[in-house]
Amino acid sequence: MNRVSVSQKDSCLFAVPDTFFTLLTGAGMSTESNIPDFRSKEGWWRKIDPRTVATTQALEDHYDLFHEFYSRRINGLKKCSPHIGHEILAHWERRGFIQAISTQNVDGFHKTAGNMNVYELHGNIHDIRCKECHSVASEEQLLSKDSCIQCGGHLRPGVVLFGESLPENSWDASLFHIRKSDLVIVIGTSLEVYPASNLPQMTNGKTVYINTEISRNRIQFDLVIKGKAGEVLRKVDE
Ligand code: BV8
Repeated sequence: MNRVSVSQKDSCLFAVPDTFFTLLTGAGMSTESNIPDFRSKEGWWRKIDPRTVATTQALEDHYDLFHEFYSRRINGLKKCSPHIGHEILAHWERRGFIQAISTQNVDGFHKTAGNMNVYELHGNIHDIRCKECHSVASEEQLLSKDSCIQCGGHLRPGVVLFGESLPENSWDASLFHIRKSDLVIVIGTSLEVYPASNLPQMTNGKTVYINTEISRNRIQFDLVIKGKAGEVLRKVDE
């Protein structure tokens, strides 16, 4: 029988062998790598209206703004790398604790850090394709605002824009793992964005929420830990 030890009273999270974890991560997982999140004080959506850059309409109607926003994000990522928290999660997967990571992040850092079972619910910013014929293109082509060689269409990163469906395989796999996990650890997400926000409620296991801001959340967690992802994970890993 799998054993999970989660104690709200003592604010403890024990990593017990034979426990299956699934993680759900959000932009707060990567802020310690100097990548801004979306909705906190320094977040993107405090400076830019997401409707002008991160919707299907923006891609169709304001390609210049769309292109500028994603070029900034791609260039910004070049200076960043996974932090200790990402590395700890990779180590936990190698030790057989972590079954899967479902992430809303598009930076690919869980994979860079060494996690293999990663499901990217909102895609990956480095996967560049033509928005018309879906031919694969390079990041350099996007950054230099080239058009698609095959059909002349605009290039776009493989992120899920508002109004687009999530990749079916990532969604199905996330549901599968979350349903059969003993423990779901949710890190660095405001849980504002549907349908990823519904995932923590879909487990029969225990739930833990690690975040720097703890609002009165709609979702009840078995344990809430206020803190930075990297710092909390380092303590748990000690
Ligand atoms: C869909 C582009 C079906 C990618 C993003 C009205 C009501 C309800 C729902 C809707 C509605 N109107 C529309 C919808 C649906 C919509 C939605 O949910 N909107 C909300 C916002 C109202 N969802 C969709 O459209 C989704 N698709 O539903 O498909 C469909 C299809 C057609 C028609 C109808 C339905 C698609 C969602 C994809 C959204 N894409 N951006 C990109 O550029 O990256 S949104 C953006 O939010 C990012 O993608 C990001 O992944 C996502 C989630 O954000 P978080 O990761 O949670 O980040 P956030 O900043 O919010 O929070 C970070 C937290 O971490 C903070 O609390 C902070 O305090 C904390 N933190 C910071 N540092 C740390 C930390 N914690 C710990 N440690 C730290 N160091």
